[in-house]
Amino acid sequence: MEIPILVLLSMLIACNSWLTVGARHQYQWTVQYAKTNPDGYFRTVIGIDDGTKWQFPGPVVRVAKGEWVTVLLHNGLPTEATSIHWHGQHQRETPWMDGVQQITQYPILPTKIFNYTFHADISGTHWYHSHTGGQYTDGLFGALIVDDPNDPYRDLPENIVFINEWYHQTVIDTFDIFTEYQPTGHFYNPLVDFVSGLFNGKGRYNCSLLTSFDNNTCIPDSPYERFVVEYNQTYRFRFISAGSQFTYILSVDQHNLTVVAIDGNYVQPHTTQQLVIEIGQRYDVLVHMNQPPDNYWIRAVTERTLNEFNAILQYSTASNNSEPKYSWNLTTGTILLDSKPLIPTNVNTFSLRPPNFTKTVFLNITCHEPVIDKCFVNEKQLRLPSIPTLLTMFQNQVAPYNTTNIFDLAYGDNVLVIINNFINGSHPMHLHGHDFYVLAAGPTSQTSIINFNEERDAGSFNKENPPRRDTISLPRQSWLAIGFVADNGCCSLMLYDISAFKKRNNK
Ligand SMILES: [Cu+2]
Repeated sequence: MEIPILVLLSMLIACNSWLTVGARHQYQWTVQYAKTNPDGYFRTVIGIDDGTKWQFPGPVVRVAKGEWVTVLLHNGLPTEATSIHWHGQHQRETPWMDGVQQITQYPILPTKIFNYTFHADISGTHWYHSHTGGQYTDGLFGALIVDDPNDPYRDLPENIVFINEWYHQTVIDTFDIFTEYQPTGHFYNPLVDFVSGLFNGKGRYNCSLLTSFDNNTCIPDSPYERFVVEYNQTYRFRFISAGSQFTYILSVDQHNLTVVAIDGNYVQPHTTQQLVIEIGQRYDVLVHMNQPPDNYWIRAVTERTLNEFNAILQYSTASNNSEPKYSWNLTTGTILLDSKPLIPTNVNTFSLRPPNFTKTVFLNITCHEPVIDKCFVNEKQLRLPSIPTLLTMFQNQVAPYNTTNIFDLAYGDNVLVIINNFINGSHPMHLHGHDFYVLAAGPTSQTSIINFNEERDAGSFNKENPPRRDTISLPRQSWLAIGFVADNGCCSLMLYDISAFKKRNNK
């Protein structure tokens, strides 16, 4: 049976029977604005009230693998629609619960309630976030942890660590400024300057940098997020990047990071001192507290612009008022740049050796440069349909070919996706509904574009034990080869997931 597979900035679609046992967790949330000061500066933030209090980041959803999750989501934003995507869950039985506005559902309008019910069948560190425009940049996201009964690290104490950059205006105002035509006929640079960064919704902005035109209150010396630990204990840190434009380099002063899982998939322990995390990615990292009991900086540094923001690792006997006194030379030491050196373990339930790929899909990504006001996949710009794609498919039993980039795949196809990036910048790529094998990535060049060449590059694929994940960085002016089995009955959607670009492309 040929099943239409959509590519939408690129959508790959494939339906399936299911049988489920397990508990059901029900949550009742209201999405709401609050005026608050995550980094010291007061602004309107979007968070979630779970009936006990308003929270940013949103409440943690934590369930066991195989359990059902129900979230009754009430949109309490007076003037904005919303939707929530459950990043990391494949929605095999419930594609209409994937949360992508205009693709898998209509937006949830102000005052309306949407019942998200899905099966948490993918274990590990995941997250949920608004999938309406760039709305998550204003705070609408939270952690989704699915516990695996076979998790080798389940007995370790742990911390969830969200990292994201933070702006002093709402996402609409932040990114819109840069898409307006200037009187000269040129655009401003669409990449917005770094303002500050947050760990679990806490950061510190230097209020003295504010201009005299800025009337909003800014309280100096905003408290850092602190992770209090016991000496000689090993902790698991579940790092999640909820970034909007930046890739981060993570480190903990004087401590090694041992990566044990990526996007919910176990890998053989890999020890490094710094680690690069792309927007949407998750790294489960073990940290052994073997240093003199004290306070230590946890650092996130933006990859291109080297803006740093911090949290504090505090041994329980150290002062919770003082700041770390150590420094850490980020130019030396080991760094894990991407998932390439990581090897999946047998604890995973997938086949470590990828199948032979029977179908190839090419995606060529281009933008208007240097201004980058518009971007294209296979020369098509994303146009969100007025009727959600999934609804059209179910009603007409045919893919809406008049929307953006649709590929037909048969159920069970082994699909090789070659992505050529003609842009002078890297981008996160995220596949909905599946994990993919990371087969190879091309070299990057300072001067010219290196696109995929089968004769030259096919030999470089890791066909033995490639890492598997759901979000990856597409290198600048280069290519990426990923592969997946189209075994999700219904749909998948590949996005390149930068808030700024979503905003722009949704226009
Ligand atoms: Cu996702």
